[in-house]
Amino acid sequence: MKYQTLFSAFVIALVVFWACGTASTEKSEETDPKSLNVLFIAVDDLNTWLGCLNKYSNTKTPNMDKLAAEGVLFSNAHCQAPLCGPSRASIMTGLRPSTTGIYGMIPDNQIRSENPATEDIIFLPEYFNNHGYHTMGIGKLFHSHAPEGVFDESGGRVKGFGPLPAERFVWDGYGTSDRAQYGRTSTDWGAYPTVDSLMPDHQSVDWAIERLERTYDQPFFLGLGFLRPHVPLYVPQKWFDLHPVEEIETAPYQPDDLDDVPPVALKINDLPMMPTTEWAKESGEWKNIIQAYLACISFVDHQIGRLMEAFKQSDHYNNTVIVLWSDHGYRLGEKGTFAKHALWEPATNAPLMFVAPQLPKEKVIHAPAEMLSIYPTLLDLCGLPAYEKNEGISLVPKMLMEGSSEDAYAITTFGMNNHTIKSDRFRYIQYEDGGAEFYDHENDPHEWTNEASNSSYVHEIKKLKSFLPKINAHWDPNSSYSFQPYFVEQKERTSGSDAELVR
Ligand SMILES: [Ca+2]
Repeated sequence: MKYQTLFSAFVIALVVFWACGTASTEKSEETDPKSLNVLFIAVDDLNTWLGCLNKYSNTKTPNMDKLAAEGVLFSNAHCQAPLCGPSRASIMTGLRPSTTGIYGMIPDNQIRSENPATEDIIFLPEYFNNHGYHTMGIGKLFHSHAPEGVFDESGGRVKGFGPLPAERFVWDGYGTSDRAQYGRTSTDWGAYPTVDSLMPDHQSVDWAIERLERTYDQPFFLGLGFLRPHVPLYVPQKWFDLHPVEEIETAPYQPDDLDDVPPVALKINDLPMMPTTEWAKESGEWKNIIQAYLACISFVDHQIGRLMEAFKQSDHYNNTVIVLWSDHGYRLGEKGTFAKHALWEPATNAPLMFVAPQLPKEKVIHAPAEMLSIYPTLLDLCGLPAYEKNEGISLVPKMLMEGSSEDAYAITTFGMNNHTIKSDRFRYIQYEDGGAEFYDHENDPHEWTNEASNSSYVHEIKKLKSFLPKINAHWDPNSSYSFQPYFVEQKERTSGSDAELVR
């Protein structure tokens, strides 16, 4: 509480400063003249392999590293669902998947239909709009782009994840198994197209730069959702050249690692459309996939660099809050596959950073944080009233305080009644059939040894269990995950195409 008071005092000081100093343009009545703009950057399927997070050696992300150094970086941030659709629905509604029942994919326009938890929810950009902001968005922000009418100005989104070469790499799916039928999955990779300007992400940055060069009578909210490094992993050759394959290190992997996890975990993990680590090892493709993923990260990093360069030249840089986030992590061979879709660390942990005039620079917070906090944190940083429906907490007190708090935790949910809780040191996972996993990161950072039945952890397990969500809503009727329907409640309801479900 003390820090909130301190922060309020700081905001008031800031208000006075702006009111006296820089507010010169005429504002609409409902707009607070000192309001900070928001630059909202989403990067699809970006795991924590950033230079600034120091979690992988072969990565090259100078622009994101620079951005992180200008503000506060969360090294232990976790998504609320390890899948694009439900993760983004959670960020944009400010509600947990367990509250909304949005556990699977959902069309953007249906997030607010037939669901008592969301029918009157105000989406994050709308909340800013309601408080006098001019809102703009392009690319993948919600699952597809955004529900109709959410942005004052929408740049839309190029459908799919192209451009794609005519000849695509077809992994043979380990011979003859079911996997083969998905041969041309979304996990293929290569150098394509020839130049960056053919990539939708490049075009999105152009669109955003054009808007950053304008002047506004109101504060603005500008959202930009990058599509890479989401599969398929195609970017121009120069990004591959940055990561010579002979220098690539493979991800931590132990072949018998999954011998000690419950059957639900194995079912969830068994996504026939994604390559397995064993296949990648035998075919010699493992390093090639990682190289392509790193190439995609470097491509996006370069695009973020272009954006920031233009931003710094604009009139808005010093009075804008920047947030950069990803919707979940991504596994490049860890736990047997190349995918997100799991309640383990490399699938839930994702980058989260904030830059704002009132925040410290070069601060890294290692305590767990949730992507659900993005909504309330942005309101807090911009001095807007808190939204009573937000289930996440504002991270502003944590970002302003000295040292770090130790009692934070983050919850990720995949399907009804499957949750994981990450504390500073431990991860507890509980599945719908009661199966459990428990990992001690102090001596097992890769979550190889399931300690759920180790009696010496009984106290820690009990504590983490007490944080499990009290509400576990039934599946939203418009939300589905039918590609691999393990989830008990989902078995009867299969809808949607495979293509939709990959995302
Ligand atoms: Ca294991």
